[in-house]
Amino acid sequence: MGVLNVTPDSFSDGGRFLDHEAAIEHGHRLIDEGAAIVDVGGESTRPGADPVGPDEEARRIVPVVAELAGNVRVSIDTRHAEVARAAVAAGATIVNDVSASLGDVAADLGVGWVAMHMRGDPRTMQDRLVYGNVVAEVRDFLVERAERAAEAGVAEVWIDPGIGFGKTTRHNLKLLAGLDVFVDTGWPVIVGASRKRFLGELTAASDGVDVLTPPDDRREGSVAVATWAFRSGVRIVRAHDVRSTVQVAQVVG
Ligand code: HH2
Repeated sequence: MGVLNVTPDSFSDGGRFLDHEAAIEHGHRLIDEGAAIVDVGGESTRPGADPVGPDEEARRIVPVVAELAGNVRVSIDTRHAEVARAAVAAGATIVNDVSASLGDVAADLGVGWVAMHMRGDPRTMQDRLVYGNVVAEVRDFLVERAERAAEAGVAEVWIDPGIGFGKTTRHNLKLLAGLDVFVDTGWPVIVGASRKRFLGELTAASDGVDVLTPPDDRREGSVAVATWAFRSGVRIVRAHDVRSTVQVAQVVG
């Protein structure tokens, strides 16, 4: 799943594809590099990000979805029902839902649904970082949401532990180490760790420097997680660096 952020403020590629033409061109690049799905988003969900109104979010994504949907499977990365509806009308066939709250909307629209785990919302999610057993808590939450969506009639449901969404580096590593627990639920699993902050932290430590490795320079860490994820039985890896990730899937998948 290739990432296409049509936003001014995404943590890694904010502002690069806000212009529709630039976004469409990048989408075609992701397809050429082997993405099976292009995940189009019009709102950053990085920690502390300000929410975007649904009208503005839809304005950003609809022309991009409409153009790419003729060439590849498109998912819409949104927390808003109106935006999901507009994207599906433009050709998207998966709602990638970081709030895990749009299962009924996906059922109503007859499209696939990704339920991702997050604590609170992007503005507050790094404030309350206490879990007992993070793997079990996140798994139980996702299984409950997935079962409910399937009962509501969603034919394709994926679960995603939500790396970096209301989690410390330690939580992220525990969730990655426990990916088999998610796979064992029987629900297909998605993981999105690409270029995330915890990789910047870990690679800075390995370089022996105090500043975070910048997002553009987190490819090796991202590819390492993709390798681990595929070997753990994960079906979809959400990635900015599609070419390297597809190579990983070919080599170890
Ligand atoms: N992560 C981000 C956004 N959407 N969707 C799923 N299913 N899983 C994820 O881990 C995930 C996601 C955050 O990354 P990005 O889109 O690159 O940044 P931003 O939210 O700043 O636009």
